[in-house]
Amino acid sequence: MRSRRDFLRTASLTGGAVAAASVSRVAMAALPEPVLQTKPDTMPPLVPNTGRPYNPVVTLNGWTLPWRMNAGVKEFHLVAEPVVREMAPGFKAHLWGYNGQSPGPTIEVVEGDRVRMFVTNKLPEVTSVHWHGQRLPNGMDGVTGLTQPPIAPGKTYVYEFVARRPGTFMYHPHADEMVQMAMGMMGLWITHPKAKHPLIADVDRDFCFLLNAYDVDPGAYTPKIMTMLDFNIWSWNSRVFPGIDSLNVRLNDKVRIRVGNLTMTNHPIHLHGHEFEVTGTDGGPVPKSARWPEVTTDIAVGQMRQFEFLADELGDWAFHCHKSHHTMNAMGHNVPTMIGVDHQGLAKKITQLIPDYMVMGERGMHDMTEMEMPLPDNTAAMMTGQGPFGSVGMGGMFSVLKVRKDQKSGDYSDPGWYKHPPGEVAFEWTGTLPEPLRSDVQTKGATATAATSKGNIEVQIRKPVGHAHH
Ligand SMILES: [Cu+2]
Repeated sequence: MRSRRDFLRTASLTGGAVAAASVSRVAMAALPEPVLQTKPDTMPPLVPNTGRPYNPVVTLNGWTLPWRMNAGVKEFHLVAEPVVREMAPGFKAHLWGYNGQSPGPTIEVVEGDRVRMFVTNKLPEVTSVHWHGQRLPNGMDGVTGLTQPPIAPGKTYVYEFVARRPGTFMYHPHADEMVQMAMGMMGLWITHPKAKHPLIADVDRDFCFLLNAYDVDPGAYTPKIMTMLDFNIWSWNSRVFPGIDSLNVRLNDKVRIRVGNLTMTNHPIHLHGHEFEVTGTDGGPVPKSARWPEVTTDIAVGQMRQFEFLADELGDWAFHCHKSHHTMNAMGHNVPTMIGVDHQGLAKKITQLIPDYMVMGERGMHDMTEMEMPLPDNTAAMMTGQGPFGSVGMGGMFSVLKVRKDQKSGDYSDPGWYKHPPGEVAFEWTGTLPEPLRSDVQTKGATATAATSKGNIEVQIRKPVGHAHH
């Protein structure tokens, strides 16, 4: 247990010394000890040892908050506080979150549970927690000013309600939302059914994560909080590829994935190699008559989708947001070390010496994935990630579903890359090629660049800076 002096010291660092002084020792002692997690690894499912049994979820690069039973009530302790989140190896962000991480821990309860949430505010400003999607008494809904006073820095509030319906939910502040969500304050809430439910299938693997977005300048640590739409870090549970763990399953597992969107734009989430059905939203399970097969489901702002499929195709299947600029990280070429490099003229001179010299972007952008670009100390490469065949050329909202015959039930560890059977990998054709038949239309100017080039127009690697139309 931390001493009162420690608590005061932390509080004064965050500007809450006055409020902290009014937290009584008795009140603190009565709280469940807060559990912290600082590792960004995917934690194994937390199998319940008290309360009603259920099949736990696995939070991608996250964890489930342990609870204590107190006279039949499930008590959790959330601590809203500044955290350091490793978003990918070599890239750390200074965020706000809960219990040492952003997103906060996943809360797992069972339909009918009475739940008591202690929320301690160690932020430098007021906060509250809204329990998105829950049926609850109005005064427990967590809307600052509307249903409760703000939780001042250093104060602890108590929320108590019965988890009335099973489903996939989330929690986030309803106080200074634009800043607090831009800083990473959010978490998942799963209410498991108390008995066999006609619309909720038993599954072998149950994954969950939140979509979030940040605006962090390459080399900086803290997101820009005034950003409304122009985010540059597109993350799952505040991780970006190649920092997002793969989803590792056994062949013929029934798999459920639950995704919530707390970014400021929609994300069409796409799975390769399988069809899935959306089986639930934050409104509850979807009636069977309203389900259809999909390979992409769009998740709008503030929505949750849970979808299910049979993992019956072996391999390493890409799983990603289908907005291609959401599978990239911050633009490395905007960093100061690259600004001022004038390719025009320079390229002309160089091509006189080296005819093959490539201006970046002239032949597409894939080459950038293998280019050794000078990057500032704290950032993730724009498009990266090594696969068995070279660079995957991705960042941001991208992961891999790994389906294996020998992945043991309950084993979530990474089995490594898929070993393709002979003859099952696309290969280079080295035989002769027949001359392609062309229709009589003009074939000149196949690319816009070629059509407009008078010899000195080169494609610059400038990506759009205005992202107002995501
Ligand atoms: Cu997206």
